[in-house]
Amino acid sequence: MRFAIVLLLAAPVFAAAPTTDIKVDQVGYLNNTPKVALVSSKTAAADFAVRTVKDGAVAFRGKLGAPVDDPDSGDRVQAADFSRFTRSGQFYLEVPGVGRSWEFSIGPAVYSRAWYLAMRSYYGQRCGMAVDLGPEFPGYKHEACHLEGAYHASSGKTGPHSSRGGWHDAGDYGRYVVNSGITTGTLLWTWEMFGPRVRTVKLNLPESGNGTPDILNEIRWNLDWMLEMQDDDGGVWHKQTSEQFCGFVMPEKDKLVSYVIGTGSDPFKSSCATGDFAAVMAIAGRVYKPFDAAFAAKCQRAAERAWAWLDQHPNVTFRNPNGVGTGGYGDGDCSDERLWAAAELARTSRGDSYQRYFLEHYSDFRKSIRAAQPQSWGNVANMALWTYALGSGGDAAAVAAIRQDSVNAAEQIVGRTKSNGYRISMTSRDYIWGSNSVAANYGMQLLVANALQANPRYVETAMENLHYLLGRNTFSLSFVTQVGANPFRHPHHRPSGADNNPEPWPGLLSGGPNRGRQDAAMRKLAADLPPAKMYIDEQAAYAANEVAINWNAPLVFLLAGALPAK
Ligand code: G3I
Ligand code: 9MR
Ligand code: ZN
Repeated sequence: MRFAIVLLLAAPVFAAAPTTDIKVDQVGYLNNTPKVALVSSKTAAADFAVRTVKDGAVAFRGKLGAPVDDPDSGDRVQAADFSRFTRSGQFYLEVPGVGRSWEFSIGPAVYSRAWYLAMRSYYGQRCGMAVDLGPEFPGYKHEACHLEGAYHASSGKTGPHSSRGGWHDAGDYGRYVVNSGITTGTLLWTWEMFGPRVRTVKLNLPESGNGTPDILNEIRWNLDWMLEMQDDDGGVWHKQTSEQFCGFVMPEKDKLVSYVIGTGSDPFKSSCATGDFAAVMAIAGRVYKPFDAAFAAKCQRAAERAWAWLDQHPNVTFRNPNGVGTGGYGDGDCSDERLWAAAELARTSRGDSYQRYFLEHYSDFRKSIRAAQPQSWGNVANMALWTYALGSGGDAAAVAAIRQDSVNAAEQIVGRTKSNGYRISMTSRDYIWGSNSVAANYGMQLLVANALQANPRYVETAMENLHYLLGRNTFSLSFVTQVGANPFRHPHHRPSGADNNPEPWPGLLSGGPNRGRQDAAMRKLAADLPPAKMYIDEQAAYAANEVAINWNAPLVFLLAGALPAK
């Protein structure tokens, strides 16, 4: 009896729990941009209201759009469009008969915290030094790790090798040059494209306050490791990892030797790694000049030596040698990596040979800028073409062609996104391993197109993909740890699994739905689920719920595009 009275008294005080049927960007929306939430419910619904968190007052009323079938999720969705509502504050959506949404904000700087966490997550991934996210995140720390490095037999050398620096790739503790390549390139591009917005953001790093912007301090930690992966002849080894994955332990508890691993036969280094390396070092050669000219020059020289090696060894591909079972990042064609190297070198130094190489080869890659399959670790041709155009490369006809290709692709993506039930740029085929990075990379593609030919629709469409990642999806789940009111919680991430903290490490993007179902946890899901539903928030599900540096990077880029312009 007494229990019932307490319940009755309590009922009006605590608002009903949010429903996954109403999908919002749990971070929020900018004031003067399209603002759409989605409703997918068995109950037919007609109206919605935007209410203020503070007192539940109705701030805006609207009608739901006509139901749209979304084959990728199997959901029938109705749009709640409150774009006309522009007031800053904290709100939630209420749909009579369906329920209420998670809370979200409207304001000019709603994405600042998410950007900070997503970018700072790289500090958490640092290898070779003690890391501590406290006092902001007390208990999120690890000791210096993987200090014992050695040349693996497959590298062509023997003996110890320095093992300092770099970022742990993902949920594992390996360090892979190919994946570092697109990651570091994308982060450096974030600086180049959105520098004024992020220059003064303090990431609370050990280096903070040294006069260099923190985003560049963080990126340098990985560049220093990459530099160590270059051999005397200019070639770059593919990866530095243990022979097999370790268990779910903190990094300092992983005592497996961190080997420099090569191809197993002469020339031992791989062309894809060397091409990516050359591209990234060329970017560093221009970006760090104002902050540390000596370091910039060192990067530039390293890029040139890598480039020269590629000339001798254009397509040495990598496969795990016998006895090695860590990530492969194997790619059968390194010509896109080489083109990227040429383009970045040309942008930095304007050397004739890079320019010539690019102009002789770029047309073979023009089809890469298209509305399907954006850039990824295995395909960096877009980066090559864009950097040439963004850097106002010497050949006007090439720049014009690249701009036109980018605009054509962006127009198609914008059109497709409009008719997609979840208003995202994804196609059914895009739900692969790391599909959330496909969404983020479409966003990046649209922001680059906007930089080449300004068009607010490109930016708006980029943001639609961001909304998906931050909760406006079939699960009503924010795919970024500790961001939004209903984030995923069980990443395949060794530190998150091995520490004693209740929540995972912050700012990490989940791989996302993957129709490939390449792990046992995923295979428990029904085989006929629609692709966007092929996801499970379980630690064991590495093919759907791992995190990775190359997935976070386009998220960082996209979020930077949503920060207040300066
Ligand atoms: O691109 C094809 C697509 O055309 C095809 O339709 C589809 C069908 O399954 O497959 C797609 O290829 C997939 C590819 O990822 C897409 O990038 C492969 O099946 C899939 O096996 C491959 O997965 C890679 C995975 O390693 C396994 O090798 C992921 O890209 C890659 O991100 C991931 O990287 C791992 C590292 O090896 C180790 N560290 C963790 C990291 C993240 O999981
Ligand atoms: O933890 C590993 C993850 O980082 C990789 O992406 C994944 C695919 O290569 O493999 C994971 O390791 C698993 C291994 O492949 C099979 N045994 C279980 C491991 C996860 O605990
Ligand atoms: Zn480490």
